[in-house]
Amino acid sequence: MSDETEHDEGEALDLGSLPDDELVAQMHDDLYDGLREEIEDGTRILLGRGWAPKRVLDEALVEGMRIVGIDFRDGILFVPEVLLAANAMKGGMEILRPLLAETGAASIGKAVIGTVKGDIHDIGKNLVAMMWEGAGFEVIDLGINNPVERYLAALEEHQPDILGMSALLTTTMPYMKVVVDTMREKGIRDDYLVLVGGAPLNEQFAEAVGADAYCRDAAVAVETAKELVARRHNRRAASA
Ligand code: B1M
Repeated sequence: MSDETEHDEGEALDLGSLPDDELVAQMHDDLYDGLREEIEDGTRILLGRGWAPKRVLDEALVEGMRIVGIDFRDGILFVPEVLLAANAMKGGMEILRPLLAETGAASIGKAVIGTVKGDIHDIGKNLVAMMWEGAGFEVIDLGINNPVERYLAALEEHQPDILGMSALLTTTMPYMKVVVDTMREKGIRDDYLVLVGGAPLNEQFAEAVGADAYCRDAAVAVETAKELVARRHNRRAASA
């Protein structure tokens, strides 16, 4: 594959000719612009120069996605652009994923996420899942229309740090309480962080259903997940 790509006004940019720091900066721009092929090329070039997969992930992809996340939160980027950026990032991650598994690079945490029973909206949930992956979480995506049994089975199977639930309808959001109450009945509520999100929710609702936090958007979901998981790991380390 050629490293030559079309950039501003048709000017060809040879990614392979850039020194490492400029290539990484260019990859941040390309991620921002949702250029999947360029991200895949840049990823291969850095690996070819001997970069460890985890370094490529952190410095080129995650850092680029962090910038995207900030501009999304601040209303500078919108959903279509963020989906494109996430898709570009996925291109890079698909190259890195098997290599990271080989080198055993630790993820910063594990999350199960799904849209609740009766609800088939998944764009926001997918965005959160991608942004969590981009931030270094291992994500198990249960898809849409999840009954409580499917959430519980996934918790048991994957033992994540986080259970994430999404709902876009006022008629389906109360189902989150069914899930949390069932977790409580089974005595497993406090084994997981429960994060919830979706357009009709708010903080009061999250509190009322017994979740640990409400995430207004995908950027907040990343910040909240990182903070609560780090706190949880520190607490466990202190009590070990
Ligand atoms: Co539907 N729909 N829809 N819809 N739909 C809404 C939600 C609605 C507000 C439209 C409206 O009337 N104005 C309305 C709900 C009204 C209400 O409940 N009060 C509605 C309705 C009524 C319906 C149907 C009932 C319509 C019908 O059939 N009569 C039907 C229901 C189907 C069902 O689920 N059973 C339905 C169907 C559909 C489509 C299939 C056509 C399609 C979904 C396609 C898909 O998702 N694959 C659809 C769409 C696209 C929408 C709107 C237009 C857009 C939703 C969206 O994707 N937003 C929506 C109107 C609106 O919200 N403006 C609407 C973009 C997305 C990035 O944002 O999902 O909010 P959002 O996610 C954000 C945050 O909320 C947060 O982060 C995300 C990224 O920043 N977040 C989380 C979300 N989940 C999170 C989970 C977390 C953390 C954060 O976990 C930790």
